[in-house]
Amino acid sequence: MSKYRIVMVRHGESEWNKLNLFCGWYDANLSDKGKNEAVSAGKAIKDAGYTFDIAHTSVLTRAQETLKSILKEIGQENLPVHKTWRLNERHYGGLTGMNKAETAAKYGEEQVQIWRRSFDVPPPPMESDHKYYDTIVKDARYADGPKPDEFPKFESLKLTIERTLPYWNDTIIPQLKEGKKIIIAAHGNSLRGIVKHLDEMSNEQIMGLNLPTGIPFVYELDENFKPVISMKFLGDEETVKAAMAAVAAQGKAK
Ligand code: DG2
Repeated sequence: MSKYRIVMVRHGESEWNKLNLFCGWYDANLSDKGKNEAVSAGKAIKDAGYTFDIAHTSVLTRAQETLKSILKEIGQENLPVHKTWRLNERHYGGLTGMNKAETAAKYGEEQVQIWRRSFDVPPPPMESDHKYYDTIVKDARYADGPKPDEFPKFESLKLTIERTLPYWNDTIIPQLKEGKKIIIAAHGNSLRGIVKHLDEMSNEQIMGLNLPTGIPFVYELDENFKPVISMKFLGDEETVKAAMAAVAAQGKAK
């Protein structure tokens, strides 16, 4: 029997999603399409009749802005919002800022697929002479963490899960237990990590999952936090399928 419900959403399309650039911890804004997707996400949640007690998001603008639009649509603009780097997108290391299709043309689609979707093969590190190194490392939003010795230079999905899951277990689960209704607005890969955990997907199974931008999905969990309903998208099935395929295709050489 379902005891808990949680709603999750990947942010709307960002300017860097639009340009097909590896983004990771770079703080890209939402594109116009992404802003519209965020409003539609809010409408879908409103139509489903969901309201919340607490929201969680990353420290990155694209996720926060998406959440803001959703909360506006559902008339909950004053909801308490917790922001944490633990829900950030995976750190794309040295690939940050590179075009995904051009990278596939240069290194091969197979290599790009490994970098994007393998469980434990990390991208190359972001060295200190990388164009975006200072922008990210010296950003004041990281003053409270991660600590200098845990500040990533790159992350595989495995490493992303290692910093996201403690937040799920130590912050989100206790709030669900208290009966709080929760929404999480985050990123393609930080959410893939949570989904992998909840659905106990194998390292191979998770490779096939591409989360679309701006379409909320719902989990209903039993008293042991095992899914009774998994990843139910608040959107029409064909649209969701096409959006997932479009994300997968971002790694193809043009
Ligand atoms: C994308 C995900 O992250 O990229 O970092 O480029 O969810 O913040 O737009 P998001 C990025 P892929 O792993 O799908 O290539």
